[in-house]
Amino acid sequence: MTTLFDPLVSGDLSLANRIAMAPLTRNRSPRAVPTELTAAYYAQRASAGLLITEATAISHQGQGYAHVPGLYAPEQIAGWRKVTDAVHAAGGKIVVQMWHVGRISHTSLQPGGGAPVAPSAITAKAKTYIINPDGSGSFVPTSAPRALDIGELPGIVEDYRRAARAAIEAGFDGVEVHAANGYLIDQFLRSGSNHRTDAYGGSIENRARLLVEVMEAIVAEIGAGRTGIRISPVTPANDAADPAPAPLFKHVVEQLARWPLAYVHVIEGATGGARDFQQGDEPFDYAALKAAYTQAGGRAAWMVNNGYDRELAAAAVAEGRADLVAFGKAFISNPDLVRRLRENAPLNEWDSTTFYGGTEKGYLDYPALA
Ligand code: 8OZ
Repeated sequence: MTTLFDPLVSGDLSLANRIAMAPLTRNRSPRAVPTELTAAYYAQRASAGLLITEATAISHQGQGYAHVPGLYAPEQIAGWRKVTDAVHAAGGKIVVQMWHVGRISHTSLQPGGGAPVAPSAITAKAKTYIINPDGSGSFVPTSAPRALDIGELPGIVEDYRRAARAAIEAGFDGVEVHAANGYLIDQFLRSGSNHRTDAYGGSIENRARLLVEVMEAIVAEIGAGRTGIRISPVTPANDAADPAPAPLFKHVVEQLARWPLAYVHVIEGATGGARDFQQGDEPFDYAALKAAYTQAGGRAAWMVNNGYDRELAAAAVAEGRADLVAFGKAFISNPDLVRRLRENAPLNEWDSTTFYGGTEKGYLDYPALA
């Protein structure tokens, strides 16, 4: 029987166990540059089979919150190099989550103070976090986006390609494409945010076109075995909406089956919320999604996430419903989560007031077992 503590070879990744640290936004990178604190934080958690970084902007246009990191400027790449060196020195593996927020942004965070970009000029019912001119922070409604011209899309694909190259330069073991939670790629996928009438809107095939082009470009640049992807078929996060997620995500995973990827990462239910959250008329069938992927020839490791505890995670791996399980908040408060799960030791509680922003408190000071 497979356990969470068995090693796994997944694409080009050789992982010590089946436990991943989920991507977690922490807003501790002023000017979008990861710091020594970032390096210490990830190194503390290096016993995870795989660390997935917090979402990291592939371009200035892809930035949507204050103090989130980027992967497009030399000083950002140098900052990430400190992180990957620290993680590797501690024996861990780390991939970077590649992020373009699309319409989940604010003019004050965009190049030249311009409008955020989106598949269509539809404002999300969502908030983002900005730093005011006086230095205080606040949650504000996202700005009205402008629709991307079809002629701009190759440039966005190119930004992903360049960021994937930068990820390798920064020493990452691979990348995870953020195609979840209502950000740019997900905005293209879903009919609630994509009203385009060109080759990138309308049919499911068209709405998935940007995702496929991004994956193609990254795979060509760094290899499929170092490329993973995260999807969230039913999440309502950031105003993501589609009445028919089942055929949409069936098509998505059939496309993903074209490459021998590192992994496919699926958020089950509402991100950070109810696992049985539903869009459309029927409960989403995650087993059917995995079967559709396998049926199409997909062989990459299947990573699941959202509200897993020790028991549920162990069962998912034992019963073959998943190869890897990603834990989020439990990894914030338990740097040695793998050991605690192995020993069935109690977990530290997390303090949600220190999730976003700040410095060491709630970042570096959660204790490991003696
Ligand atoms: C929480 C706060 C800000 C961003 C996501 C990148 O939901 C995020 C995020 C989460 O994927």
